[in-house]
Amino acid sequence: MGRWNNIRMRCAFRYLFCALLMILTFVTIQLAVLSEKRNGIGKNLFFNFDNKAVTEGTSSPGKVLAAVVGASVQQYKASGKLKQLPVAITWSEYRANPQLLCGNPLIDTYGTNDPSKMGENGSGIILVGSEKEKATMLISEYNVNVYASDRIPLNRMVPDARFPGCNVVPYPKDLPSTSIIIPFYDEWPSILLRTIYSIVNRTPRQLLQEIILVDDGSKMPQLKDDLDKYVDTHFPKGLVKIIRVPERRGLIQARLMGFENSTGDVIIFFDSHMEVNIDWLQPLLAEIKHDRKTVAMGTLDYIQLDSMEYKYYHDYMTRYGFDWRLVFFETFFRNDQIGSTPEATRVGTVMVGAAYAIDRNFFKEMGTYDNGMKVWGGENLEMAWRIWLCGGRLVHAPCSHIGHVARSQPYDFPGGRQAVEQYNYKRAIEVWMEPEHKELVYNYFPGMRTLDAGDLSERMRLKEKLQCKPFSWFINHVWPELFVLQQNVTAWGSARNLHTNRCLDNHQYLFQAAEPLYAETCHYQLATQGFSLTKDKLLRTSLQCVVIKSMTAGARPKLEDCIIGPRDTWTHRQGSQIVHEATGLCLDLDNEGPIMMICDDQAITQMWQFNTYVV
Ligand SMILES: *[C@@H]1O[C@H](CO)[C@@H](O)[C@H](O)[C@H]1NC(C)=O
Ligand SMILES: CC(=O)N[C@H]1CO[C@H](CO)[C@@H](O)[C@@H]1O
Ligand SMILES: CC(=O)N[C@H]1CO[C@H](CO)[C@@H](O)[C@@H]1O
Ligand SMILES: [Mn+2]
Repeated sequence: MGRWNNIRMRCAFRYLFCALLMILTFVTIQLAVLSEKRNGIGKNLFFNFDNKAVTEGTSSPGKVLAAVVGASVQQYKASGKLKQLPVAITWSEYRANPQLLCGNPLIDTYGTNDPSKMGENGSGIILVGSEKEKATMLISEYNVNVYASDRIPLNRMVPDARFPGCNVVPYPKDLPSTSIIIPFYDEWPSILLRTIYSIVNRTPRQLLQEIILVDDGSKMPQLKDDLDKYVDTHFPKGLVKIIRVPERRGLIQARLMGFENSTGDVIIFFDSHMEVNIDWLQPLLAEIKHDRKTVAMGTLDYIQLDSMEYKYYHDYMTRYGFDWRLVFFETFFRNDQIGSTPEATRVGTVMVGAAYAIDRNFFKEMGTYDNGMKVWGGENLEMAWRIWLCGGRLVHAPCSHIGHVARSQPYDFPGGRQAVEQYNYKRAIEVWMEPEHKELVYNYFPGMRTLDAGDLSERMRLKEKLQCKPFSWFINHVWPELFVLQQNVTAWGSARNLHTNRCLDNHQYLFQAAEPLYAETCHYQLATQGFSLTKDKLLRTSLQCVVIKSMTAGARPKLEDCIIGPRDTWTHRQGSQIVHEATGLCLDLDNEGPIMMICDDQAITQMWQFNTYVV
């Protein structure tokens, strides 16, 4: 007994000591980081000065070397003065003659990068020891490894992420000019600048009209005068423009302001944390040149937020979808959507907010954005529905790759993200959806039914003017994967087990591969507990069908994609068994969840009741 107490006592002291030590260490690191930040931030765009890779050759504007302008790249490199040239030419001069140097060594020497440098060619950074600790703390503050970003070259190359066939696709010579609009709010400077460098370095210069940065009321001081100065002295005159929104108006408004100040034939909206891949622009422009009512999307690659590694998949392309909660998710293309070659254009469903190209006049004709929406959220769904329903189309150009840092947006939401999202969703669904679709959305967000979403009359007039199709056309033709739970059914709602208060549940599963079917306490929210028995005898949710993989008693039923997956059929009478037709087994329920069993008329665990039966 005494020995036991003694050990406990010793442990307690040890823990106390350890805890103290940890607190001390934490405070010390915190102080060190803070003081370092104070020294760095505000003085310059770059937090981390010990890295030459970032700033090398960028700090010597002032001496006008006019004589060198107009020299060929080879002559100039041979002269050895690469690092002394200020930006001395205008963007139109630069554009007119691809041989001209712009005066920025980062741009002019692009392609001769040393692939062994940290972060080059899209490689990631692995930090250890104190650097790792520093970076971890910064990641929790900025949602991205700003420390790593500051250590890798601004003009780094990225690996060619395209399908091999993309190399030889011929693009028309006379493609439209393009304005790239990049709203930013407190974006980390080196991440923002790398976005710009990647565009300048990897976009054919005759196609690039301008890059418009829209500062949506950033608070970071180095994004003000320092950024102006940097842009002035490092890019050909007139290429990169900065618009300042006096106070924050949100991503949607910032994009619109950029659009109003743009002059290119085509506009592309970007996030402020991206790196374009090789020849990323031509495939998008070729789609629009072919059909001006096309909205063209590139393939988003992934820049890891912790290491800044540029990652991509060689033989996988992402398609996007949404469910009745309006959750946006990544999914696969159906076989019938993949062309005869991997490089062939694929039809899209909905769009990501960043990195799509649209003809500027078409964007205007289509009513740009709903500028009654706040901050961001839902505007990408609204725009995709509108484009499809009002005469446009949405495509994926497989050969256009664009890296995107998958971080949470450096945007905050006045009044909370959920409130803003629901406000925007309500505006979108009230304009575009039919009553049975709205019902499914409102079932999941009951508070939205009575939410005041402002004046919609202008958007309704737009819909009228453009003679847009009804939403069911979109569901039937563009996104047939999403099932309208009350349509063509004999029973629907939640399926409750009569033995317990448990209902069939999809655990919010969105994807195509097989997933267990679950049962949970009934809450009757259709987005997770919405099940239908269709007239063609499918037992299904909004995105999946219930199927069984093993045809014997004891099998656990699964949820799987209804279009590309198997289509098991089921029979059911109100308040009675749900019978799998092919095997004659009944859907039963045990402690672990739904299970297939030999039918037994006496087993109450085999009795199910849907909310609604349709005669
Ligand atoms: C860049 O990386 C890719 C693989 O990710 C490799 O195939 C390519 O050769 C590298 N390029 C250079 C210049 O090192
Ligand atoms: C810098 C700039 O040109 N800003 C203009 C952008 O567009 C708005 C609205 O059209 C104008 O008010 C700004 O002056
Ligand atoms: C196969 C089938 O019955 N389809 C019908 C589903 O419901 C819509 C609208 O309620 C009908 O137009 C279809 O004919
Ligand atoms: Mn983003």
